[in-house]
Amino acid sequence: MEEFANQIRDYYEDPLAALAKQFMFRRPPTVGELRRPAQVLLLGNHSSGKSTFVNHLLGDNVQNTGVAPTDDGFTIITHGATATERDGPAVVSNPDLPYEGLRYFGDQLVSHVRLKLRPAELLQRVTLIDSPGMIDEAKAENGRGFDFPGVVRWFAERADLVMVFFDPDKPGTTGETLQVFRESLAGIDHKMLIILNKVDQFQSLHDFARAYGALCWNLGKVIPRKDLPMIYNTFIPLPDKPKSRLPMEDFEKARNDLIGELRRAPTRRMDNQITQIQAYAERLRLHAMVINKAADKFKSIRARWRGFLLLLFGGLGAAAVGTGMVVALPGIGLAAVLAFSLIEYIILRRTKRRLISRFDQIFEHLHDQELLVRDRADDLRMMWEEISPRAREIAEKSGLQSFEKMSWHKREHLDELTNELIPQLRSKLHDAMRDSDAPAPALEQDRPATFPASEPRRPLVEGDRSAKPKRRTFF
Ligand SMILES: Nc1nc2c(ncn2[C@@H]2O[C@H](COP(=O)(O)OP(=O)(O)OP(=O)(O)O)[C@@H](O)[C@H]2O)c(=O)[nH]1
Ligand SMILES: [Mg+2]
Repeated sequence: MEEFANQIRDYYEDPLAALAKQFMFRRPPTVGELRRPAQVLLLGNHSSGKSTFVNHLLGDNVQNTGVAPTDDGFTIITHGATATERDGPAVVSNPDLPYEGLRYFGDQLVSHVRLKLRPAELLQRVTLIDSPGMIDEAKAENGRGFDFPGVVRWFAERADLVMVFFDPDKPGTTGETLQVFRESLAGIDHKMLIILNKVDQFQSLHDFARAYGALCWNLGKVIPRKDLPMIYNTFIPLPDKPKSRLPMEDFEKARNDLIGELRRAPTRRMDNQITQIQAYAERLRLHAMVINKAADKFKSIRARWRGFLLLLFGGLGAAAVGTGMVVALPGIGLAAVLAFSLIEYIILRRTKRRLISRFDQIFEHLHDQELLVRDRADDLRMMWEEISPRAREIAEKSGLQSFEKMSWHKREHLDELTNELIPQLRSKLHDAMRDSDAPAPALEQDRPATFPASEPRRPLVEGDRSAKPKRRTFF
C-alpha cells in the first residue's frame, strides 16, 4: 500500500500542485490528509448497537452502551500508545489532526466531539468514528444544537467506509435516519454498508422477515438505486442477552464478513484516494484548459489592439516628423494615451467579461471530440457544471491577463495522468487486491463466540498492549 500512497503523493506534487497554483484551483490534499489512516464512520438509530460493535471490535469497553440514547456526540477512536482522551476544542485546534474543518460547525458541535486513543492494533490502520444515535426529527430539531446532517456529511465524505446500523425496533423508520440518507449520504452509497443488527432478538423467522422487509421498503424510499445494497443481518454476542431460537450460523458469518470489510478499509482508502486524485485531476484539467484558452484569446485580442494603436500612433508620429509638423507631436501623444486608456479600461474589460460569459462555449469547443461520446459527455458536462462557477469567479477577480500560458509539455503530462497513469495505478491496485484476496482474518475464530462471564475480555484484534507500536502512527 505504501507504494501506491507514494505514487499518489508524487502525482499531486508534480504536475497537479503547480498547475493548481498557476490556475488558482483549490489546493490538493495535504500530506497529513493523505497519510492519515483509513476512517470508518458508524451511523445508525439510537440503541442499534454501534458502540457495542466498537467495543466488540476492540475487545474493550471503550464506549458506553445502553438501551436509552447513550451517545450524543461524535467519538473519534484512534491509535495511541496509551489510553487517553481529548476533548473537542483540543481536537479541532490541532493542525496535526485532520479535524480542523469541524470548527466551522460551531462551538455546540465542538463540545460534542471527543478523541479516544487506544493501543489496539486495528486502530493503527483504521480510525473508528462512533456517532450519536439518530432519533425522531422533532426531538432532533429541538435537541442537537448543531447541523447534524451537515456534520454527518462532513465525516462521511472523508470516511472510507460508512456503516449504517438498524435494529429490529426501528428498521429505518426514524425520521432523522431518512433525513441523513437524503441529505448526508447522497452520492456516497459506494462506501456504505447497511447492517440489520441485533438479529438475535428475533424468535421467529416471521419476525425477522417482517423487520427485513420493512428495512428494505424504507431504504428503497431513500436510496435512489434500482437494486438495494446488500444488508448484513447480524448481531453481537453478548453474555447477558437471551438466545434466539433461530439458527445463528449465517448471522455469525455476516458478522465476520462485516469485520473483514472493516479490516479491508485501508485498501478501500487507497482505492478512494485514486478516485479522489482522478476526480481532482480531471476537474483541474477542465478548469485550467478553459481559463488557459480564454486567457490566450484575451491576450491575443489585447496584443492586436496594442499593435494597431502602436502602428497608428507610430505612423502618425513619423508622418508628423517627416512633414515637419513637430507641433502636432504632443497632441498625437495625448491622443495615444487616451486611446490606450480607452482600450485598456473599456474595450478590454468588456472583452474579458464577454470571454468569461462564453466559458461554456469554450468548454464545448475544447472538448468537441470527447463530447461526441455520450457517456463521457454526461460526465464531462456534470464536472464542468460543478466547477464552472468558481472558474468564472477566479477569472473575474484576477483578470485573464494574469494567467501564465499552460505549456504544451504540462498539458501533455496532465492528459497522460488522467487518461493513462491514474487508471493504470487503479488497475495495479486491483491486481494487488486480487493477489492478496485471501479472506480477511476471521477475528471471530480467535476468541470464543461469547465472553465467559468469569474470563476477562480479550482484544478481538490481537496486539500486545504493553509493547510499543511497531509502526509510527499518524497521531
Ligand atoms: N440482543 C442484542 N443486544 C444488543 C446488540 N448490540 C447491542 N445490544 C444492546 O443494545 C443496547 C444499545 O447498544 P449501544 O451499543 O449502546 O447502541 P448505540 O447504537 O451505540 O446507541 P446510541 O449511542 O444511543 O446511539 C445495549 O443495551 C446493548 O447491550 C445485539 O447484537 N444483540
Ligand atoms: Mg453509542
